[in-house]
Amino acid sequence: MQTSLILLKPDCVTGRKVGEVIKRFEEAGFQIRGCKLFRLSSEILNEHYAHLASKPFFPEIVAFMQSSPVVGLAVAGDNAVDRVRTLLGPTDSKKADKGTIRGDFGVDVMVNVAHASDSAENAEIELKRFFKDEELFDYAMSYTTKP
Ligand code: IDP
Repeated sequence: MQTSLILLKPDCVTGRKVGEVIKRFEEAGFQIRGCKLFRLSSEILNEHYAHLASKPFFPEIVAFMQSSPVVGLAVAGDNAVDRVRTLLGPTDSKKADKGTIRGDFGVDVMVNVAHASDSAENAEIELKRFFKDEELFDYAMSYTTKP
């Protein structure tokens, strides 16, 4: 079992696709271990997107990511990091296949619905970056709903 960190970006929140996107993760069998709405500070964005700091579009990304609250999700499952990235599709929504989250809901290379950790190592770093220990839950999937 592995846990991945997902951020539902402002286009997802203001486009009212939060439920649709979480539904895809649930239907793929992932367990939600953490879920919250919050605003991203400049400090945390500088850290999170440090690998893009020198890019000309960096200020645009920061403005985009701060334009509304985001939803932070921690989802667990077998091979969660890779499987979540596969469900998302590639960074550029225009190149993403239909049936992927970015292919179905994303606009372009920046406005692309969600962030997801890209390695097990980064998942650990990002979970700590966005969630306190007490905001991440371990629990049995004991009950079910009507089919
Ligand atoms: P990823 O989100 O698929 O892991 P990264 O290369 O880490 O891709 O880029 C982080 C985010 O920065 C992207 O999700 C996207 O929102 C934005 N971004 C990446 N490349 C570009 C670009 O060429 N122009 C504008 N925004 C970009």
